[in-house]
Amino acid sequence: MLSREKVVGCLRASGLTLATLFGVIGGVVFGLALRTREAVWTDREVMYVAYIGELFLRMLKALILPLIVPSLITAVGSLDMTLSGKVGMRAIVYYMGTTVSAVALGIVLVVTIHPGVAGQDKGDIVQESRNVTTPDTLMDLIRNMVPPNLIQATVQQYRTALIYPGNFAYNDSGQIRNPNDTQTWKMKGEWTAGTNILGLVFFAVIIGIALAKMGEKGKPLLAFFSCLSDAMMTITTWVINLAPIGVFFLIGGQVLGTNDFGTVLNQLGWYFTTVLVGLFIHGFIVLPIILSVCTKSMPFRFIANMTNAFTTAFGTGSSSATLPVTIRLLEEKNHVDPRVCRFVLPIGATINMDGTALYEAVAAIFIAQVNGMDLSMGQILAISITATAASIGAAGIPQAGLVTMVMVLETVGLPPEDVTIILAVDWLLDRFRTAINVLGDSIGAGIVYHLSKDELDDMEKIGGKGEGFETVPLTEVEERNFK
Ligand code: 7O9
Repeated sequence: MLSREKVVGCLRASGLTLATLFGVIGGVVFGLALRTREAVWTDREVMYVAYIGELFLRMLKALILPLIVPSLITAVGSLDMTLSGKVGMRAIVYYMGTTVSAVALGIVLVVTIHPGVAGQDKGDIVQESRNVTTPDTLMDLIRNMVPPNLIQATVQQYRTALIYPGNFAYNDSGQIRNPNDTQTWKMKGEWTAGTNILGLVFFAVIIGIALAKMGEKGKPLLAFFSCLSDAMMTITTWVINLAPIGVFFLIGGQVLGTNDFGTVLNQLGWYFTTVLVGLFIHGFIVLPIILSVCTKSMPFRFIANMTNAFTTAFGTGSSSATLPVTIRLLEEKNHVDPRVCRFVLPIGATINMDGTALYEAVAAIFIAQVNGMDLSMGQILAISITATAASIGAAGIPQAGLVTMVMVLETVGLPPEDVTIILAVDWLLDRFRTAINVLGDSIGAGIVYHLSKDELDDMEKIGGKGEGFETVPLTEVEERNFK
C-alpha cells in the first residue's frame, strides 16, 4: 500500500533531485517561452538571462582545483603503495575497457544507421581551424604531464604552434618549408591560458606516493590536505543546493541563445540521433550491466542516487565542474569509501570520457560519409584508436574541443574544416555526452570500490592507516535532501 506519509516522505527525501530535474525541464520551457516573445535575442539579453546560471557554474569551477589536488594527495597517501597500485590498475582497466567498447558501439551504429548522405549541405558556419599535427598534439599531451613550474601549471598549458610559411614553399637553410605540408613548417612552443590539469593530477599522485612512503613523518601534511579537501566538500554541499536554480538559468540561456533549432535538426537529425542512441545504449545498458556483473547487485539504486550529478552535468556541460557533486553523491548516497572515490574520480574525470570517445568516432565517420568517402577497415581502426586517444588526452590538450576532432579527421585524410558541419548541434550533444562521462566515472568508482573492499578493510584492521579522511557528517536538513 502506498500510504500518504510514504509518498510525502519520499518526495521530501528526494526534494533536491526532483527540484533539479524540474530545473532542467523548466529551463527548456522557460527558454522556449521567451523565444516566442521576440524573434531575435541579442547576446546581451541572453547573457542577462544566463547570468544566475553563470554564477552557479563559477562556484562549481572554483571548487575543482582546491578539491581535486588535496583529495588525490590524501587518497593516495592514505593507502599503502601496493593497495594504491591495485586500485589504480583496476580503474585503468575499467577506463580502457569502457572507452574501447563505447568507440566500438559508436562505429557499429554509425556504419549501420549511415546518417551521412554524400553531398549533404555542409552548412555555412565559418570557423578558423588551427593547424596542428597529430604527433605534436600527442607529444604536447605528454609534455603537459610534466609541467616545469607548478604554479604556472595552475594557469597555463603548453602547446606547439606551427608557423605558416607563406603562400610559397621556400628554402630555410636547407629545409624546404612547404605550405601544403604542416610537417615541414617551423615550430615554436607557446603557453596558452587554461589550467594544466593533467600536470597537476600527475603531480598530486606523486606527492601522495611520497607521503605514503614517508610514513609517520608524512602525517601532518596528509592531515592538512585531508582537512582542505573536506572543507571543499562542505562548500560543495552548499553549492549543490543552488543546482535547481543554476541549471534552470544555464539551460534557459542556452535555449534562448540558439538560433534555428528546426533547420539544424533537419540537416543533422540522423547524426544527432545516432550519437544519442549510442550514448543511451552505452549509459543505460552496457555500463549498468558491467556494474551489476562486477558487484553482483542491481544497478538501479546506484544510478538513481547519482541523478543530481547527471542533471548538473547536463546543465553545465562539464564533467570537471560536476566533479564536486559526483564525489559528494558517491560518498554520501552510494557509500563509496573516500579513499577510493577521491583517488579514482579526479583521474576518471581527466582521462575517462566514454561519451566523448563515442561521439568523436561517430562524428569522424559521419563526416567521411558526407564527403562520400568509403572507409577501409584499416581506416576505421585508425579512427577508433585516435578517438580513444582524443578522449583520454582531451584535458591535456589546449583548446581540446576542436583540436581533438581535427586530429581524428586528419588520421584518415579528411579536411579539418569539415568539423564545422557538426558544430551546430555540438553544444547539445556535449551536454548528453558529459552526462554519460559522469555516469561512466561514477560506475567506475563503484566497481573499483567493490573490488577493493576487502583489502581496504584489511588495511584498517592491520595498521589503522585508513585514517586521513573525516567525511563531513551531514546536517539534518542535508540528510533529508540527500536520502
Ligand atoms: C565533459 F577533474 C579535474 F579537475 F581533474 C579536471 C579538470 C579539468 C578534469 C578535466 C578537466 C578538463 O579540462 N577537461 C576537459 C575536457 C578539457 C577539454 C575538453 C574536455 C572534453 O569535455 C567533454 C566533451 O567535450 O566531450 C565534456 N564536455 O565531459 O566535460
